Amino acid sequence: MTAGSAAALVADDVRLMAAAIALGDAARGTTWPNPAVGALVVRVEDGRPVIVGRGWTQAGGRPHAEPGALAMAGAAARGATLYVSLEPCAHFGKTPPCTEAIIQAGIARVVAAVGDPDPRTAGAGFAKLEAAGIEVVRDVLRAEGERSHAGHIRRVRDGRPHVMLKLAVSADGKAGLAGPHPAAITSEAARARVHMLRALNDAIMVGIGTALADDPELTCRLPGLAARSPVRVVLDPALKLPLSSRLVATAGTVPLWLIAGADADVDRDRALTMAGAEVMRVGRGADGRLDLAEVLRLLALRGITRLMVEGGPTLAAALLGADLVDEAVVFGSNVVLGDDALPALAGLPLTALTAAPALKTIERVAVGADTMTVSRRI
Ligand code: AOF
Ligand code: ZN
Repeated sequence: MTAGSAAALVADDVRLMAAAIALGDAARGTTWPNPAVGALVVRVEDGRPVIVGRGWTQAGGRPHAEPGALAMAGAAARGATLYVSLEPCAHFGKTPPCTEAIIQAGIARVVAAVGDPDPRTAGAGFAKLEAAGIEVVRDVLRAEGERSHAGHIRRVRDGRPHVMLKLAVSADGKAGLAGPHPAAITSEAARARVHMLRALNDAIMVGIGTALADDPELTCRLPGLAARSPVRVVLDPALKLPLSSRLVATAGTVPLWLIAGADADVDRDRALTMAGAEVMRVGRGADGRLDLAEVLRLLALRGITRLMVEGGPTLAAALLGADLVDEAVVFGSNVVLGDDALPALAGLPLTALTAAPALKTIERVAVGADTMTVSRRI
């Protein structure tokens, strides 16, 4: 092989892996408790790569991505390359392992972005493929793969979901007005972006203060994406969420989980449960608030890999203070709310987020009239 064609092969590997990751990413928010994996079966014809199979993890996490891509390719999978965003599984679950299906299909080469930290696979997937004589190329677009599977990796390694904190901040660093009147801080374009972020997370969480003040629905209301609404989670220590709230009214359609203290009233529990909510109980920390680490552990146990937190200032500050924020998405607006408004982070300056040593800004773009700044744990 000449140096030129080797370089072309590497460029193709990167390009095709980017496509496989994008395929998986489109299913984000729908596959929990499993990761959203993308897979492509590619043949080289007349010196050019041709995609003959595409697959992604299906809703609820099964079937996995690989069987779909292999089925679409059919006999064309023999001798082809499989691009997959995560190491193929090696364990017998409800279905035989993907490694088995890959070997049976006659795939000659597997290119993967990241290894699967799930102890049932963790290296065993690659080993099985290699033992069957398949060439394995690892770590192609590894950073992108780790980002794509951040929820799965965090849940398997640390027993908690990946936490994305979303904040809308006025020009004077405020998050809203006191009392039951949501202030319009950001533009329509930013609101649409927030709804897209909701669709790409497994669950969305707010504190009871925000639920009472804003009476939000916390669904994804983008045209055609209503089915992509995440599980709604409210931290409601004393079960104060009214039965007449929008959250409860929609509990029959989109799951509503209320996290209460062990001491919350049983009659409220029963009434909210009968209205369609699911009540879970956790202990309180030394400060009398719900123990956030325990809340996150509970959500991970229930299968949540990606959690978006939408407010309010008390919850945002508590998560930051406990170093539980993995990613922050801040929509900065040029609206001025004035001195009476609530600070964006209760008891903390905004720089606790914008200059947090654990977080690094990776993106700053205009969204409508606002600026969206994304930072991630380094
Ligand atoms: C793959 N391809 O598309 C996905 C994988 O409960 P099970 O049997 O479905 O297995 C879940 C595990 O499979 C999950 O923890 C993760 O390690 C892996 N996910 N693997 O080969 C896929 N979604
Ligand atoms: Zn699998």
